Amino acid sequence: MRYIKDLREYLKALDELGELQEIDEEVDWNLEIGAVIRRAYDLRAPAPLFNKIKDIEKGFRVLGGSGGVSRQEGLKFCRIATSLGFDPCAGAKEIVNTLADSFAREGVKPKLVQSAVCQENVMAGEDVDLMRLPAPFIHSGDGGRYLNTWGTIVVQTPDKSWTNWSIARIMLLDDKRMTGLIPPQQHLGIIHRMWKEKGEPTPFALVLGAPPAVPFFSGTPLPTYVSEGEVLGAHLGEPVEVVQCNSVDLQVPAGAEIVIEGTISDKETAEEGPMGEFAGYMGEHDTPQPVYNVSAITYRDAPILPVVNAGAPVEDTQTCCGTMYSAAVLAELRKHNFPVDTCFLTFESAVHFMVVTVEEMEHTHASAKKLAREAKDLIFNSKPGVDFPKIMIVDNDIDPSDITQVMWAFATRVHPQNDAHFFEHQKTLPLLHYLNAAEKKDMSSTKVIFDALLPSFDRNKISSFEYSYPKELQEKVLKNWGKYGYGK
Ligand SMILES: Cc1cc2nc3c(=O)[nH]c(=O)nc-3n(C[C@H](O)[C@H](O)[C@H](O)COP(=O)(O)O)c2cc1C
Ligand SMILES: [Mn+2]
Repeated sequence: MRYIKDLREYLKALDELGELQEIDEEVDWNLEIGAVIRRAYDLRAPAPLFNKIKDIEKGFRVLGGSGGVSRQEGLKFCRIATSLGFDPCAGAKEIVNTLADSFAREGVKPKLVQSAVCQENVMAGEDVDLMRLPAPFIHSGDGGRYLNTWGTIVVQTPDKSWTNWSIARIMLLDDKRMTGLIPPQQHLGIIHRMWKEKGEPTPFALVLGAPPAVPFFSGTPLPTYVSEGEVLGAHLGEPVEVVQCNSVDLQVPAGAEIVIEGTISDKETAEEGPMGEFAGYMGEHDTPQPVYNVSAITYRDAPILPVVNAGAPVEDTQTCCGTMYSAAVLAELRKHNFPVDTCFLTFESAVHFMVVTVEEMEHTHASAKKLAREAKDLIFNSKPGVDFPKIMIVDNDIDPSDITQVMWAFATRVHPQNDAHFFEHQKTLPLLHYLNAAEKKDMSSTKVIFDALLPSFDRNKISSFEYSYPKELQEKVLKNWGKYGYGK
C-alpha cells in the first residue's frame, strides 16, 4: 500500500492522473462553490481546487470531488484507489476484497509525533474565528454554511480505550459555535452518551483535509470498540502519524490541513439543517442537535478545506460509503462462511442497492431462497446493513460495480414475485427518501432481497462477448482491436 501522508501529496497524485482542476477565477462560497462541485460530479470532470474565494483571506482554499469517480477509461475508481493506497487502475473488486482482508487483521496503533504541519498556525480562546474559514453554503434551502462535509470527528470514550473516527455533517452557528447531526445509533452518538451520563461535555477534534485514506476509514461502519485509526494502520501496513491537540486531550492525523478542537455540549442544542443529502434530496426539517463549542483552531499555511456536495449520484458520500460499507459487509459474510465472492453497494443507487456475488455453484430455487434468508440475517442485522434497504444476490459472471450489468441481471434474472423476498420490520436509516413518517420515526421498514441466481445450465446460454465466442477468438479480437481501426 502507498501511504499518502497528506492532502498535498494526494493533490500531486491527482494532478499526475489528470484528475485535478485548479480554479484561479474568484468564486463565491455562497452557492457558487457548491454548483461547480455538482457540475464536476455530473461530468465526472477533474476535482476542482478553488484557489480564490470571495471575502476569504488569500491562500485559504477549497477542494471538491476528493473521492469522485473519473470519466477516464479504466480509471473510474482512481481517486478512491489512490486515496486508499492502491494502484490508480485498481477496480472495485480488488479494492473491496483487499479492504475486507485488512479489516480482519490485527490493528496497528497510530504513532505519536512531536510536531506537525496541522499546527503551523493557531487560533485559541478569544481569537477563535470560524468565519475565517471558507465554509460553503452548498445547496439552496440548506439551514446554514457547512464546515464539515468530508472531515473526521475524533472522539474518545471517557476511559480512553476507544478512539472513534467518523464523518457527520457540521454547520456553523457563529464564530465559536457549530452544530451537527449526532445520531444516537452512530459511534459518535454512543460516545457522546457516555460523556453525558457522566454529566460532562464530549471533547472532540474535527480533522479537515487529513491524509486521503482518513475520510474513507471515517465513513466505515466498523464494530463498536474498534478504532478506525488502528484498522487504517493495519491496512497501510504502518502506523498513521498523529499529534497531540492543543486544547483537548485527543490526537489527530499530523498531516491534516485544519483541526477544530473543543467540546460537544451535554446540555445546549441548536437547530441543525436541513441539508441536501446523499439520497439525492433535500432533508425535510431542522432538528435540535448538540452544540459544538470551539476552543482552538489549528491550521497549515494556506489551508485547504475539502467539501462534499451531497445529493444525486455520483458524489463522494456515495463513493466513500459505497466502497467502505461493501468491505465491511464482505468481512462480515466471510466470517460466517457465506459463499460470497464480492459485494458492492452501487454508487448510482445512492448506496441503496447492494449487489452480493456468490462463488460459482449449482442452485435450485429452494437453495437460493435459503441463501437469501441467510444473507438477510447476516447483512440487515449488521451495523453496515442497517443503512441500506435492497440487496441482489447474483452469480459472479456479473461485475457488481458495472451498473449496466447490474441492471441487466436485475431486469432479466429476478422473477417479480418468486424471486423477491421481503422482510418486514427491519431496522433502517431514517434518511431513505421513500419512507413514510411513521417508518422514519420508528426507524423500521420492509427490506428486500432479490434472488438473481441462475441455474447452472442457464449460465452457459448467456449471449455476450465472454460466453458466445471461443476463448481463442476473444483473444484474437482483443489483440487485433487496434488493427480493426479502433485504437487501443
Ligand atoms: C461525506 C459523508 C458524510 C456523512 N454524513 C453523515 C451524517 O451527517 N450523519 C451520519 O450519521 N452519518 C454520516 N455519514 C456516514 C457515516 O460516516 C458512517 O455511517 C460511519 O460508519 C459512521 O461512523 P461509526 O461507524 O464510527 O459510527 C457520512 C459519510 C460520508 C462519507
Ligand atoms: Mn466507529
